[in-house]
Amino acid sequence: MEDFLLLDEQLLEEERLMRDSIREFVEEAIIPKMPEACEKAKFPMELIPKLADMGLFGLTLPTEYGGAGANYVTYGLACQELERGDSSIRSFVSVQSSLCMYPIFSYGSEEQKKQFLPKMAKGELIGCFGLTEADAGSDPNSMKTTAKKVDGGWILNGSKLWITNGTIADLAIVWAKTDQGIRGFIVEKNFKGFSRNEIKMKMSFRISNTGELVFSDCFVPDTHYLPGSGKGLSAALGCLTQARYGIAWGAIGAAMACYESALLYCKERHQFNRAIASFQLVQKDLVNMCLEIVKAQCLNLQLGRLKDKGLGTFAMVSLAKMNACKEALNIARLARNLLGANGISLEYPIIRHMTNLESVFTYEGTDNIHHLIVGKHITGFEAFS
Ligand code: TGC
Ligand code: FAD
Repeated sequence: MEDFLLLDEQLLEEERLMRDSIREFVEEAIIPKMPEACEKAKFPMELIPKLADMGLFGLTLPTEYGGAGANYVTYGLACQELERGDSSIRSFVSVQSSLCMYPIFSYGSEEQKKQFLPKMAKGELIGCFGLTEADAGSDPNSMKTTAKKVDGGWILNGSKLWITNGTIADLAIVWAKTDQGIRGFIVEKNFKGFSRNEIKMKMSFRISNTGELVFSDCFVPDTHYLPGSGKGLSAALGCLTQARYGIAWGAIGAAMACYESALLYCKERHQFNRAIASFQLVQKDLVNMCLEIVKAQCLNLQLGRLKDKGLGTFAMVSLAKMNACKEALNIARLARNLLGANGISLEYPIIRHMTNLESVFTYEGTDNIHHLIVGKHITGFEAFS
């Protein structure tokens, strides 16, 4: 879409080049596959090595562990472009990078980093992140999964629900309650007592794999305990901050795809002997869509620059995630309406983005939860319970 406020001027040349190469890749290799993948509800596994070749797994991590050493603005732009393709693709990259490689990098031992990160960067090992449970969603502190210390390791019991990549992952970053509080573990797919079930019949994120993780006296050796996860829930929340930042950019990528599709359609579609783009009420919708995209991009870019200076806070990230998801979902709904009946067809990208955004609005902290995080920051009063 048109760079209405000339925001490209605010980007470094290497950021623009990376953004443009990902955009080209998404247009050539991802977008054409999405309608069928959505209809068949199947993740295109053949894309994984290509995403790895683009350096998209662990983009911000140091090169010595297989990362690309990129800054947060570049990571944000990558999420935006990937989600112009489909939220499932951005989610796959977010989970691998922010929810799995990041905790291993931040809370793992040197051995764990060397063992897992380079292979994850190459896409040879796929990760998933297990925090949510059937009875613990917005309130992860109430989780029931336990980890009991035994000789040489830990015994995990419990289950995790709604886990992206759950049944295709080679390893899971799992958060469980120990006698000392919540801690993180790396659970490999072949560990005894660990099983997975795929969640079917989804009307959103159809391309993404979503699963349940079940632990029945699952033995996890000490080598797979994350030694830096001693901050408890806040260690898990620290991973969410990384992923939520990417979602703020990503959701706007989906909104851009909806806006672009609707603008083109409205210029070409004629009713009452005129292009529908020439009606005042239609222009009002298109202008509001464009406005919210530009505003969100300004917010995201400023947040990215702050994160690159080490000044970004989790409340700022909540503000951006909350704003982007709300506006992207509104834009997708407006765009859906502007296409009339065609708006519900997979021949156009809008209904796919719109149904995906229903999940993006909910996961990684619902809209209400982000209002409460920002509300606590500005008032000083906690209103979660
Ligand atoms: P609370 O007392 O507020 O906080 C506990 C400690 O954590 C600190 N903290 C954070 N630290 C880093 N990043 C954050 N985002 C943080 N939020 C809070 C906080 O300062 C405190 O530290 P300390 O040192 O004072 O102890 O904890 P609470 O139990 O009251 O809960 C707070 C709440 C509700 C905000 C939090 O639990 C929450 O964010 N709930 C939403 C749960 C959520 O987002 N789940 C996401 C699951 S993963 C997922 O959805 C993946 S989608 C996959 C994909 O992208 O495809
Ligand atoms: P609930 O917490 O039960 O919330 C239900 C409603 O109550 C919401 O509207 C919420 O805003 C509201 N509510 C709750 N508490 C409050 C409050 N204090 N004040 C006001 N309103 C409140 N989780 C993972 O751990 N890993 C994953 O990889 C993952 N992937 C996901 C992929 C998809 C496609 C989806 C849909 C979810 C995924 N999740 C994952 C789970 C996701 O993080 C949770 O669904 C989310 O945190 C909300 O939890 P919940 O569904 O239990 O809703």
